Amino acid sequence: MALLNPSDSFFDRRGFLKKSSLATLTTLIGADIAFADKLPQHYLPLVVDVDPMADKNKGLVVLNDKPWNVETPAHLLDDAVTPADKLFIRNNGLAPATVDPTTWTLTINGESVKQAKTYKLDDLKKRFKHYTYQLVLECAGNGRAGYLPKTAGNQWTDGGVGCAEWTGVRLKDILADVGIKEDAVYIGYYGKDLHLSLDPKKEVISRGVPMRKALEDETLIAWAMNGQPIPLVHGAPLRLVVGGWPASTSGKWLHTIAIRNKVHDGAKMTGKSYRVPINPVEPGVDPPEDQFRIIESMPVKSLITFPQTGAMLTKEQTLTLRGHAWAGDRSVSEVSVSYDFGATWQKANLKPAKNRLAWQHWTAEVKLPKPGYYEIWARATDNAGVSQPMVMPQWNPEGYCNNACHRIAVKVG
Ligand SMILES: Nc1nc2c(c(=O)[nH]1)N[C@H]1C(S)=C(S)[C@@H](COP(=O)(O)O)O[C@H]1N2
Ligand SMILES: [Mo]
Repeated sequence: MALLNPSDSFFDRRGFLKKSSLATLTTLIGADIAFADKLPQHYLPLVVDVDPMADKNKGLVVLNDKPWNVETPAHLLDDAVTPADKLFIRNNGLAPATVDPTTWTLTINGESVKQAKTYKLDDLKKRFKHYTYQLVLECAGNGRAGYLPKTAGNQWTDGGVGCAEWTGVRLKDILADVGIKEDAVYIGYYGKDLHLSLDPKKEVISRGVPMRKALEDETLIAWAMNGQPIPLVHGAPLRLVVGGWPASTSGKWLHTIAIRNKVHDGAKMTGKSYRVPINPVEPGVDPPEDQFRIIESMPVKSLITFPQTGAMLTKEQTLTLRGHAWAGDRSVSEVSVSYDFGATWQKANLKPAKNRLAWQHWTAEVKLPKPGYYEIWARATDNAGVSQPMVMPQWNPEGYCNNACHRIAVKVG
């Protein structure tokens, strides 16, 4: 358990847990903390912040531990389907310390349901057909570190993305069972995580998607990831999974979905969160709020997952490259690679996706013409003809959607 810094909102000026924080903890634990007055300065009891790194590949990179933001270096994303121990973590608050699948419920409510309804997790499993899809989850802030000028927020490089296999029921089947009014326009999720202030009344994050996305076949209420119960940090025991859109729409520790008659206005749906300027802005310019739009489908992107950057080759060796490409709601129609800073491009072999909204695998063999230092670049094009920018896409104040080409360094000896 890492010690936290003195500015943390849980603590008073002297670094001891605030009275209000203690009250929340008591409720959470269901008992008084014996010797609460003996808690060391800046110490947050383990029960509210289980370290998720114990279950993670040691090569993952912690960008922040309050809340946990952990990214996966590109070479660790080489698996066709991202294993649980290699999936990035993006928490906005504190994950629930324990969850009980036997008592867990999902409530569907909101202005635009005919009648609110609550299901036990077991009922969902019994009453609705199960589906399994590979779905790309990418944090909208993935790539933020590549923007100039710098933007505030977690400095994700390339590893805020993964494609796991999710199993659950279709949200549209549940909504058909509940009954939705004609005026439904949006859904919003609510999860059981706790706000960083430890104030139980404060929402951590509550985002959503328009009905057309909510009703897609691949939009799941999932309880399994890669054939196993969802790990706690990834939203156990129940999670909304919306492939191809900012992963912030895939609500973890899901207990309620509200059907809204307007654009959902939960935490991080408003202001400038997960929004980009409607019109292109000069880098560094931050327009007023009403000139932003909500990010929907994520842009076309690719990764080189093999070899690891920094690879050394002996002379004459052919370099085998491997990676994935994805394009939000679209599919990828082409991936090309370059070893001369984009002067010439060579087409990679690209496989179709396992299912809609899954990433696609590509391979390429390149012959590097002479000894020296190279950069290998990969560039994907989607089925609407849109390609990744080579250097930097449209700058935006929150640093979202950086889909610039991924590159690795290679030396031929
Ligand atoms: N309840 C809840 N759901 C959440 C979040 C969160 O903090 N709380 N973070 C969101 C964001 S911003 C992202 S990018 C993804 C990250 O999912 P992962 O941690 O399973 O990779 O979860 C989303 N769902
Ligand atoms: Mo995110």
